[in-house]
Amino acid sequence: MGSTWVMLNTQQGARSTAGSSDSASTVPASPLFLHDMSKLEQSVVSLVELFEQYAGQDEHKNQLSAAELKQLLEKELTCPEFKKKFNAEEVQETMKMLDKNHDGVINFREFCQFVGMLAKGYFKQKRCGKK
Ligand SMILES: [Ca+2]
Repeated sequence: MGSTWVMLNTQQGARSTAGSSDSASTVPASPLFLHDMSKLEQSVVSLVELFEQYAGQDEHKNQLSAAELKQLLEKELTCPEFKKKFNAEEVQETMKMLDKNHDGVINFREFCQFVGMLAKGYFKQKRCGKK
Protein backbone atom coordinates (compact mmCIF):
# COMPACT_ATOMS: atom_id res chain seq x y z
CA MET A 1 0.00 0.00 0.00
CA GLY A 2 2.79 2.37 0.91
CA SER A 3 4.35 2.31 -2.51
CA THR A 4 1.06 3.09 -4.21
CA TRP A 5 0.62 6.16 -2.08
CA VAL A 6 4.05 7.39 -3.10
CA MET A 7 3.00 6.99 -6.70
CA LEU A 8 -0.06 9.15 -6.07
CA ASN A 9 1.95 12.02 -4.71
CA THR A 10 3.91 12.66 -7.85
CA GLN A 11 6.99 14.05 -6.22
CA GLN A 12 6.88 17.73 -7.06
CA GLY A 13 9.36 19.30 -4.62
CA ALA A 14 7.84 19.73 -1.20
CA ARG A 15 4.93 22.14 -1.44
CA SER A 16 5.15 24.30 -4.52
CA THR A 17 7.07 27.21 -3.02
CA ALA A 18 7.16 29.30 -6.16
CA GLY A 19 3.45 30.00 -6.05
CA SER A 20 1.60 27.98 -8.61
CA SER A 21 -0.01 31.02 -10.16
CA ASP A 22 0.53 29.72 -13.66
CA SER A 23 -2.75 27.97 -14.20
CA ALA A 24 -0.94 24.68 -14.63
CA SER A 25 -3.78 22.97 -12.89
CA THR A 26 -3.67 20.09 -15.28
CA VAL A 27 -4.38 17.13 -13.09
CA PRO A 28 -1.26 14.99 -13.18
CA ALA A 29 -2.16 11.66 -14.66
CA SER A 30 -1.73 9.69 -11.51
CA PRO A 31 -0.57 6.15 -12.16
CA LEU A 32 -3.21 4.61 -9.97
CA PHE A 33 -3.24 0.95 -9.36
CA LEU A 34 -6.70 0.34 -8.12
CA HIS A 35 -6.11 -3.35 -7.75
CA ASP A 36 -3.43 -2.64 -5.15
CA MET A 37 -5.85 -0.72 -3.02
CA SER A 38 -8.30 -1.72 -0.36
CA LYS A 39 -12.01 -1.46 -1.03
CA LEU A 40 -12.23 1.74 0.91
CA GLU A 41 -9.32 3.29 -0.92
CA GLN A 42 -10.74 2.26 -4.27
CA SER A 43 -14.07 3.81 -3.36
CA VAL A 44 -12.49 7.07 -2.30
CA VAL A 45 -10.35 7.30 -5.42
CA SER A 46 -13.35 6.46 -7.60
CA LEU A 47 -15.45 9.16 -6.01
CA VAL A 48 -12.79 11.82 -6.43
CA GLU A 49 -12.21 10.82 -10.04
CA LEU A 50 -15.91 10.76 -10.77
CA PHE A 51 -16.33 14.24 -9.39
CA GLU A 52 -13.35 15.52 -11.36
CA GLN A 53 -14.61 13.91 -14.53
CA TYR A 54 -17.99 15.63 -14.44
CA ALA A 55 -16.99 18.86 -12.72
CA GLY A 56 -14.15 19.31 -15.16
CA GLN A 57 -16.35 19.77 -18.20
CA ASP A 58 -16.61 23.54 -17.98
CA GLU A 59 -14.19 26.18 -16.73
CA HIS A 60 -15.17 25.68 -13.11
CA LYS A 61 -13.31 22.49 -12.39
CA ASN A 62 -14.13 22.25 -8.71
CA GLN A 63 -17.88 22.34 -8.89
CA LEU A 64 -20.75 20.72 -10.67
CA SER A 65 -23.08 22.99 -12.58
CA ALA A 66 -26.68 21.96 -13.06
CA ALA A 67 -25.81 20.69 -16.54
CA GLU A 68 -22.90 18.63 -15.22
CA LEU A 69 -24.99 17.28 -12.39
CA LYS A 70 -27.66 16.27 -14.88
CA GLN A 71 -25.11 14.36 -16.91
CA LEU A 72 -23.77 12.66 -13.83
CA LEU A 73 -27.24 11.61 -12.74
CA GLU A 74 -28.08 10.35 -16.21
CA LYS A 75 -24.92 8.34 -16.70
CA GLU A 76 -24.01 7.21 -13.23
CA LEU A 77 -27.37 6.44 -11.68
CA THR A 78 -28.79 3.60 -13.67
CA CYS A 79 -30.45 1.30 -11.14
CA PRO A 80 -34.06 2.13 -10.27
CA GLU A 81 -33.25 1.97 -6.55
CA PHE A 82 -30.75 4.77 -6.92
CA LYS A 83 -32.68 6.75 -9.48
CA LYS A 84 -35.84 7.07 -7.52
CA LYS A 85 -34.41 9.63 -5.13
CA PHE A 86 -32.34 11.63 -7.60
CA ASN A 87 -34.02 12.11 -10.89
CA ALA A 88 -32.15 13.61 -13.82
CA GLU A 89 -35.40 14.96 -15.25
CA GLU A 90 -35.91 16.98 -12.11
CA VAL A 91 -32.38 18.25 -11.90
CA GLN A 92 -33.44 21.60 -10.47
CA GLU A 93 -35.10 19.84 -7.55
CA THR A 94 -32.06 17.68 -7.03
CA MET A 95 -29.86 20.74 -7.24
CA LYS A 96 -31.87 22.44 -4.51
CA MET A 97 -31.62 19.37 -2.34
CA LEU A 98 -27.84 19.09 -2.70
CA ASP A 99 -26.80 22.74 -2.90
CA LYS A 100 -26.50 23.30 0.83
CA ASN A 101 -24.74 26.66 0.62
CA HIS A 102 -27.09 27.94 -2.09
CA ASP A 103 -24.44 29.09 -4.51
CA GLY A 104 -26.03 27.39 -7.47
CA VAL A 105 -23.37 24.70 -7.93
CA ILE A 106 -22.37 21.48 -6.23
CA ASN A 107 -18.95 21.55 -4.62
CA PHE A 108 -17.04 18.47 -3.57
CA ARG A 109 -18.35 18.63 -0.04
CA GLU A 110 -21.92 18.69 -1.30
CA PHE A 111 -21.12 15.89 -3.70
CA CYS A 112 -19.87 13.80 -0.77
CA GLN A 113 -23.14 14.39 1.02
CA PHE A 114 -24.97 13.25 -2.08
CA VAL A 115 -22.94 10.04 -2.15
CA GLY A 116 -23.63 9.65 1.56
CA MET A 117 -27.35 9.89 0.91
CA LEU A 118 -27.10 7.24 -1.78
CA ALA A 119 -25.10 4.99 0.52
CA LYS A 120 -27.52 5.43 3.41
CA GLY A 121 -30.48 4.76 1.15
CA TYR A 122 -28.89 1.63 -0.20
CA PHE A 123 -27.86 0.43 3.24
CA LYS A 124 -31.35 0.97 4.61
CA GLN A 125 -32.94 -0.80 1.70
CA LYS A 126 -30.54 -3.70 1.93
CA ARG A 127 -31.23 -4.18 5.60
CA CYS A 128 -34.94 -3.56 5.61
CA GLY A 129 -35.92 -4.35 2.06
CA LYS A 130 -35.44 -8.07 1.84
CA LYS A 131 -36.76 -10.13 4.64
CA1 LIG B 1 -23.15 24.64 -3.48
